[in-house]
Amino acid sequence: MAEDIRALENAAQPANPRFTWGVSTSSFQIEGAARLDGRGDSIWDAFCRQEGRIKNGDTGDVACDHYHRYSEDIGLMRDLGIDAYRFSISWPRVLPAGRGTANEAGLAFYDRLIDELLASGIEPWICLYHWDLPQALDELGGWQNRDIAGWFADYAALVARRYGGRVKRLATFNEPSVFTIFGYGFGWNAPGIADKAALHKAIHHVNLSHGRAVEVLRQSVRDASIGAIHNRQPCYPSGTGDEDRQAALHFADYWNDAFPYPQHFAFYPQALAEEIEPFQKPGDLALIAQPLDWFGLNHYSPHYIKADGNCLGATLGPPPADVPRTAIGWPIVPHAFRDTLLDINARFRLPIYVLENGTADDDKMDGSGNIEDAGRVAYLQGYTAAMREAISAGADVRGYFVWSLLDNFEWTAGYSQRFGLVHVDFATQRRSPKASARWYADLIKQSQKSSAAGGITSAARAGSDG
Ligand code: IFM
Repeated sequence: MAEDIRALENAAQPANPRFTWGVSTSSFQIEGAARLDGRGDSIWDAFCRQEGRIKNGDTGDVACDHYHRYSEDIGLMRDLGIDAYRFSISWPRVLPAGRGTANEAGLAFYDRLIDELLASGIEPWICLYHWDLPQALDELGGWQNRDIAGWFADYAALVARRYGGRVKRLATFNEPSVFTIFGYGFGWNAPGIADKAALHKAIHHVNLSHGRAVEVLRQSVRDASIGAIHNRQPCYPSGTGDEDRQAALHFADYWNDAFPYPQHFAFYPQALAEEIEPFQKPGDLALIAQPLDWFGLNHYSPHYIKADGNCLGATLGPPPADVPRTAIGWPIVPHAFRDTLLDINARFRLPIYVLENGTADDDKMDGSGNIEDAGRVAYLQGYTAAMREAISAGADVRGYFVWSLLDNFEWTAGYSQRFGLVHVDFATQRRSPKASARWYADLIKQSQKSSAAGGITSAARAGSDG
């Protein structure tokens, strides 16, 4: 622990005067209250109803019941001592049909949440889209329908009008490569489509929607600090043959570059350009490439890619046997995180916020109610040390958010994978902070102490990069 702290202190540098510590969550994964107060269905509600899609037939109907227990959850955040909390707005809670009439009761929930966060000294960060597309829009083609750029811009305008006076940190999309590739290319996630053209349409329309939303947010929120949240991770070949090597290169073009490249540089990587072209109109790329204030990174591990017969000719494969793995089999390779941060720094030249990092662990509660999640603590130690190395080597990293505050609905894995710093007993909704929560709280406290002496500070409530 002491070494971790010293390492982070030593990473401080004048170019990086403020540091934000936080946690991230998403609406569908924690809120529950799925049919309450006028909320509409999302594609994940519909997907959960399809037999065999979600482990154990789990649903997001109740999840962590955060809709009712948000005050208790903010109390847990205060105990951690975090500076910022990143959550997503449920589009179908505030616009049940995705467009048209807004739902006052849904909007009022986020008012309560934001007000209590601010009163607790925790900066709210809003993400507009974390995968829960209104089902009504999916029935109109969802991300495959070009009109969605207008629907998304209108939704962004609603959020800006309602919360923009209080919330300045705004992200458009969380992990667009995951929800498009898994949802439209491979059919693993909602809405369960496996089709090459659907994937390319979805990619382009998400990018267009991003551009339209950034325009709206910039115009309507004074002092807005805007970004998008991407997962970037090295894609290594799973095997030693040429097929896997080619597959890894091709997969990386989609996974890492299909969104950041048009959004920052106004072009698609060569591997996609021709496929996307039929869905593009003149002026699209200029509209997509709006100036941004920061680069949001979600990173857990590198990918090991093998050749496959799917629409990308590539899929996730096993890592080599000597690569250490988490309890759920994800590779633990902190130096890939350091290299990714340095690569983003060099390519995109923006302040970087790590908006998700963490792990599921094999959490067991002992007879006294303690959860000694040593695997998670070791993972977080390794990854924050790698971040420190990247900062020391010049990466302009301004913040780090753990995924996640609470154990929650982990998409197709249902409740079988626990990512929280805080354990949730889903039968009783009882919250129990794990050893990792204490570790994170100590890390933040030490970092705050060292800030007076010029270490990484966590004093920022509104960053200077917006
Ligand atoms: O739970 C997810 C989150 O919704 C998006 N990023 C990865 C997390 C862990 O799988």
